[in-house]
Amino acid sequence: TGRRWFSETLHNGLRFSLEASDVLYEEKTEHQHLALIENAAYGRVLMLDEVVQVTARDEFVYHEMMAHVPILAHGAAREVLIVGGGDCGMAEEALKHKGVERLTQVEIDASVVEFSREHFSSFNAPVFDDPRFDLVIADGMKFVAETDRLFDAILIDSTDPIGPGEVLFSAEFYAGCKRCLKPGGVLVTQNGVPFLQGGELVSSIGHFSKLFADASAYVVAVPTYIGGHMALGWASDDKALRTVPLETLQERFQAAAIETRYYTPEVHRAAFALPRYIGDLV
Ligand code: AG3
Repeated sequence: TGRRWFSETLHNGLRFSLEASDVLYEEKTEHQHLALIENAAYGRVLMLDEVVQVTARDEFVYHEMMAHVPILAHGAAREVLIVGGGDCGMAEEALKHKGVERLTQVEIDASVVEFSREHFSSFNAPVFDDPRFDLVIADGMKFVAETDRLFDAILIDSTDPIGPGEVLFSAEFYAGCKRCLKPGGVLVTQNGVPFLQGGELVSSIGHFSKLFADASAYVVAVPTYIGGHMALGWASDDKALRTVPLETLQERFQAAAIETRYYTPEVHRAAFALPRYIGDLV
């Protein structure tokens, strides 16, 4: 009986369990516990410290919305920074934009990248052949505090605020992001599922409002992140970026000539319409 159940116990009083038809890999890395399983519904699933991070079948939902929305809203992003994102699915989406000259990814755990390169090549293979991909194995907090470089878009593809990802939700970290954002740049953050993790969104928005002229969020329903919509935090000094007209997005999307499975300019606009219980937290 090679079948084992793996449970995510992230939320109080809930357990989200996935049956592993195969356990492909299990390791305690220097930073976290890592498990890769094969599941009938989601394909390959990566769990870090018992929380589902990415699955082969639905990764496009989260990665497309977190990469294409800021990049197309900005319209001329050349320097993009990803903090976290070890599975490299976010980098893959960002690199679809030919206008992106360099994609810097700062990930703390080298083993997540190595391992994902091997097991998630179905979506991340193009990243490793792309000369614009600049991987830095370092602490994201330190990087944003010390780098001399400036970015048009910063995408925080973190875990939840427990373990190594916790600092990526702090006022200090967001101040570092602001510090290395070009004028007119945009910051987007993974901000959890508000129905179950509302405090996280309230806290991040509180920090954003002290630092940026515009602080808000947009939503996406990720099949594996249970509890309904996930919130992606949005911060910029350029208020117009959040309300780029549909026609402009359509033109940019067409010019970018990228293929997507979730993102459309219409979905982009709609994502900023917040259900009231989420809008009340923002
Ligand atoms: N980063 C987001 C994981 C969030 C899971 N949280 C949750 N279910 N509430 C995943 C990394 C994908 N590149």
